[in-house]
Amino acid sequence: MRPILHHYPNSPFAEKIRTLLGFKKIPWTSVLIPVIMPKPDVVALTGGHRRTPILQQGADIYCDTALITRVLEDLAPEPTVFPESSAGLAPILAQWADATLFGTAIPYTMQPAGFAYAMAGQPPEVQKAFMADRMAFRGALPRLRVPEATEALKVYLGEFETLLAKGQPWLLGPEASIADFSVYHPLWFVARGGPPAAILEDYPRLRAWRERIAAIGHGEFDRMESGAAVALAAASTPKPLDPADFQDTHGLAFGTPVTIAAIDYGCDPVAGEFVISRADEIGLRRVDPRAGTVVVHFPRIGFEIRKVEAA
Ligand SMILES: N[C@@H](CCC(=O)N[C@@H](CS)C(=O)NCC(=O)O)C(=O)O
Repeated sequence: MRPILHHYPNSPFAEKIRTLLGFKKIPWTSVLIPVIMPKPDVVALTGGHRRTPILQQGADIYCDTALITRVLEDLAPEPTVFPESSAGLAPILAQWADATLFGTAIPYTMQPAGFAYAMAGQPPEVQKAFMADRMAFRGALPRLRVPEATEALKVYLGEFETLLAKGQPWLLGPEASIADFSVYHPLWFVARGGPPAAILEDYPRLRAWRERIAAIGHGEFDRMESGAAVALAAASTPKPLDPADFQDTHGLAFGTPVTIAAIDYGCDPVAGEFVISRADEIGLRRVDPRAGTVVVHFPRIGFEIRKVEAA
């Protein structure tokens, strides 16, 4: 069965996964979701997690692109995005890009000229609703101011240009790696951001690299409505779980009621029974009135597990 990506066109993290699907030539199903809350069909699947994108395989729901990348790597090991030549380094650079580069590119691009460009033609109430949604979404996460974001971005762009000046086609050498996809998506957002995109003009090697990645495309996909995806989850059974594969990292036994939540932003907790605890993945099983029994998977890094105390 094709994996289902729940996403919207302008999401950088969704672009990372769409491009990975194209790179790995995995046929997929596209479900378009709202850009702001409410997202009733997303929440039926995840139990509260609202970040974009999520990947669905039947009644298994995968949150966060770090984990989604691993799922796609299992589905199509070749071409790999974890090649030997950059093993160890690529995932760490990818994590830096997903956090720091993204956290620089977004406030830079959404400076007043970029925000006006992005919102052109939208009525004031839509603009206000978007700002209020993202303010609540960010919570206490500090946001770079435009001058700091601009200067930091120039430093980073210079470093990427230096890496590519070594003559290698990809950031970390002769083979593409997850680092390329994670550095790409924040720059993709800058590039389509209107006037602020001018910052990219002085970096010719980086431009050629961006064009190479853009040329990968999104592969072959069909479409589904989000309600049909919820019904599909309800009609499916989650993949079998192996309690022997469960590592006790928190003093919590298999099946303990817990919540799992992101620790940086978009921290809405998801409640269920703690059923996956591996080196790089955690997850819980929950029963949803519409989606039925689903298993919601998260990467280990960036999420916290809390025991639900009996009332
Ligand atoms: N670490 C997360 C970050 C995801 C993220 O920040 N996504 C943005 C969109 S690019 C988001 O959720 N924005 C709010 C929303 O879509 O509701 C991942 O890798 O998936």
